[in-house]
Amino acid sequence: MALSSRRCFTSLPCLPVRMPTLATSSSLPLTRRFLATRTLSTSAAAAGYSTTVKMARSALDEVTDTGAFDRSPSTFRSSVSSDASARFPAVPGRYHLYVSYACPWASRCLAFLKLKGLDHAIGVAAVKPIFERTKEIDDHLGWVFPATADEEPGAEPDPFNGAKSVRELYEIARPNYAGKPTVPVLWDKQLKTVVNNESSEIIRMLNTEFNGIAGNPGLDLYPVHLRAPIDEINELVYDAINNGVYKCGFAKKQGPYDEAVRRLYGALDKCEEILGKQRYICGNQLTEADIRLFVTLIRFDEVYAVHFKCNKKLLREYPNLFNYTKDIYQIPGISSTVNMEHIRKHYYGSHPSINPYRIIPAGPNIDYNAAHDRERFGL
Ligand SMILES: N[C@@H](CCC(=O)N[C@@H](CS)C(=O)NCC(=O)O)C(=O)O
Repeated sequence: MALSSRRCFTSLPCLPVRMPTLATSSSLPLTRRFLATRTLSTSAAAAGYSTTVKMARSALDEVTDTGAFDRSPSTFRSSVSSDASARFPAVPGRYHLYVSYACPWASRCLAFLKLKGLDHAIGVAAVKPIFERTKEIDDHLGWVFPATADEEPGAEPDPFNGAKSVRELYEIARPNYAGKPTVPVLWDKQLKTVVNNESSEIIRMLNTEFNGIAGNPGLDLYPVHLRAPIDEINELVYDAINNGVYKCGFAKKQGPYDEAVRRLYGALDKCEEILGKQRYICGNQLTEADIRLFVTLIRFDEVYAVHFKCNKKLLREYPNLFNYTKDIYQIPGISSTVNMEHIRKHYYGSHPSINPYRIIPAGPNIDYNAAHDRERFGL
């Protein structure tokens, strides 16, 4: 066994260790373990190595003993502010958005960057679509950067920190980070830290705090007069649709899957009905609720229907939702935030317990630039 030096992300002393076999998360007690501690094998313990190592988590670890997927909360929750004296003031060139084009949560931030005309002020770097080992010393699989700019079209090496993985970025910001290293990450280049990794908060900052430097400051996607209906629809859409498809896909027992499917299709039916009466989900004006719904719908037939077993009804069998998805996709700037190649590669390639052979299904290759009927609402 080769010796490897170990970076310390445990409270125990760091020693060079042989690569021990790590017990997988499925062999640990299945309570909700946000800071999972993976136990080194007994042979490692017998050999005198440290017996516990905190390891970064991934979404597949977030299943409770009921068999249901239970997403853990985001950990960095600071805000960029339009106030110049704030710790994180909204100035051009200071922040960077690390994303995966596969990720719906990151994609909603990309959509806001485009719509608000902030892409000149906040840079973007995208990771490779398929999870890889993030370190040699454990078996965590997560987002990694390509080594060169031409290794993976659409992805680029980390331009500022030379990080190999998103996990390394989190460890720069917080050396003992043992949570889930997720995208999006709003990164402060000056303080070398994660400002925020919760997309629902990042989009609010992009909407209001950067107006002094935005190309499109007049666009308000969370206007005061629509906040109550936006909040209400967001709650339904987040729980039953955005997160709902993950609950279907990651369920490990029939009951939680059945329940997630029931709620998913109840919510889709409701949205279909609403969109039969108006162009957008909260009326006749585009709001953040549309962007939040869109990022799941655009992935639905290509990925979720097959990979996450959301096949009770396809998006293209819902006339209003399907045309609405095309309508949003055709808003200038939005199509550039959708990289279907990365989306398909990621889901089918990154969850070995769901798709062990990583086969990418052939279809359906929908043309979201095709004509839609949403102008019938006259806007
Ligand atoms: N609540 C977070 C969720 C972000 C999230 O879960 N991102 C996924 C990608 S779609 C991720 O990075 N997962 C890493 C992993 O599962 O290891 C947000 O909305 O920003």
